[in-house]
Formats: sequence, C-alpha cells, structure tokens
Amino acid sequence: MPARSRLALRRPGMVAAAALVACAAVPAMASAACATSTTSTPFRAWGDTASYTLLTNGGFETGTSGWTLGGASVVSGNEPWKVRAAGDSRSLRIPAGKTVVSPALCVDITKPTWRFFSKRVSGTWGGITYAVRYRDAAGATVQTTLGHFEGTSSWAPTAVLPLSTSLALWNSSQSMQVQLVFTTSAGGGDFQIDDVYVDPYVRG
Ligand SMILES: [Ca+2]
Repeated sequence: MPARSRLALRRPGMVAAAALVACAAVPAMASAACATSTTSTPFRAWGDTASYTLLTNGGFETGTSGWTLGGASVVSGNEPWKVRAAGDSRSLRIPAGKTVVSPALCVDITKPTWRFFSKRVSGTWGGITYAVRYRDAAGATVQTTLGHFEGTSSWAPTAVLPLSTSLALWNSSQSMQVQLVFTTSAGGGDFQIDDVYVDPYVRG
C-alpha cells in the first residue's frame, strides 16, 4: 500500500484539512509531498517494526556521492547486524570534532523519524550532535540542532530520532529538502557511523 494511502487511512481529518490549506496558500519553502521509496524494517530486532528508507549511500558501501565528508572517510567494518545486506563491509569514520553532512533528502510529514548505527572507535568519551540543515523561505541556510547522544565503544543503533517534527511542516502537501548533519565531540573519540535510515510512515 502506498504511503499516501496509509496516511489517508490513519489521518483522515488531517488530509481533509491539508486539502483546504493547499488551495489557499503554501509556504515558499514547501512543495509537493515526497515521492514514495523502497522500504525495509532494519530495526525489527530492536522492537521497531517501522518501515525505513536508506539514505542515499547511507550504508557507505558504494561510495559517498552526495555526502560532504569534512575529514571523514570510508573504512572497513560494518555495523555487525548488517541490516542492509549480508555482504556489507564498510562504514564511515568521523574523526573527533569533525562534521559530516548527508545528501539532501525530501522530508514531509510522513518522514517523522530517522535512525542510524554508531560506535566510538577511539578515546574514552565523546558523542554525536545531530542537526538538520535546510534553506528557509528567504533562501538562507538554516541549521537546527536536533539533539546529542554520548556514544559507546561497541556498535549500537541510535534511539528513534525526530525529523519532520522539528521542521515547519504541518500538512501532507508540504515537503522540504533537508540534509542531516553529524558532528563528533571536539577532543573526544573518533566515531564510525553506518546504515542511516529515514522512516517514511506516520505512526499513530
Ligand atoms: Ca555499511
């Protein structure tokens, strides 16, 4: 069932309201809702049965096109559960105090959350501050910090992280192009990250 159909079934009131708003006015930053994309359930083993879409090159297996690496590099060693594919063997190593920016992705209210895997690979402390970057209605680049977590020295999935709930999106006809920003603690350890997934479905 397409994502739009699910949304209509789960939020009939919201869709009706959205249709009215779409006829009246749409903010300059918004455009049509995002296209549907291939999904899987990579976090099922952790009790999260939501469907997710892999970010472009989010497994770091076939290059990093679209990513701004800022000193990071692809290294051997995958997250151990290999949720994307059994043959995966690479991840992205981010030195301490560096910032990595993802390719742009389309976000609408059906993409409320995201998750990825991380591991601290040096030092004794440090975390990842995660943010979202986009252009506002005036064309200025805006970056909003969404949160921070302290890493561990073994691979682990992140918590379910907010995404569209942090943006000015309130009806199903709106979408934005955003980039995810990862910054490691200055003076802390280096990190590896892998398998960056976005959840394209609204959950009730
Ligand atoms: Ca990988």
